[in-house]
Amino acid sequence: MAQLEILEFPDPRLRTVARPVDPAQVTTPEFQSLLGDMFETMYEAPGIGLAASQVDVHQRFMVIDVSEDRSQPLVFVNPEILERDGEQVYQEGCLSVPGIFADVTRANSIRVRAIGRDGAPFEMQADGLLAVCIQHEMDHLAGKLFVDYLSPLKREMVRKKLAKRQRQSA
Ligand code: GNR
Ligand code: NI
Repeated sequence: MAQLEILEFPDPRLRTVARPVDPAQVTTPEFQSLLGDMFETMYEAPGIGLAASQVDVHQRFMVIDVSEDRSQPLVFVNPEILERDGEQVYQEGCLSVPGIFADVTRANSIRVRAIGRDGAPFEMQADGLLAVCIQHEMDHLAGKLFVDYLSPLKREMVRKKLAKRQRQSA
């Protein structure tokens, strides 16, 4: 396994709209190995989710584990939200926007359909943090970041803060 490089805002590659995965690809050694690398990268970061877009792979899939003990890995290939209900506000962060946290309003509970790690389709109901994370990762696959929900002024402040930090660490 290998750790992958995570793209950071405002890298334009994060704006790429991901393309659907051919379902027959999921069980191939190449795809399974990429999933392993994504989990390793997510756990190491550490994060609760990672979309393929963040590691410059522009295909519709993501890995998630919101469990405390990092024991519940979930894979969503070609995810679709079938139903959404209610609203929740959560203070979000993103591995592609390090050190920035902001409140985002999203659906409180969702019903999702996707293809799993074994290549089989499944449906699940999610609420709370898992629902937040699924919606956050699906935004990445659409080229969208949580800072897009902020006012233009706040987003500009985030961009400057990250640019300054990147200069200082260079
Ligand atoms: O690790 C992560 N934590 C998090 C916290 C609140 C809302 C969303 C997230 S997802 C983030 C990992 C990440 O950037 N995934 O794209
Ligand atoms: Ni993110």
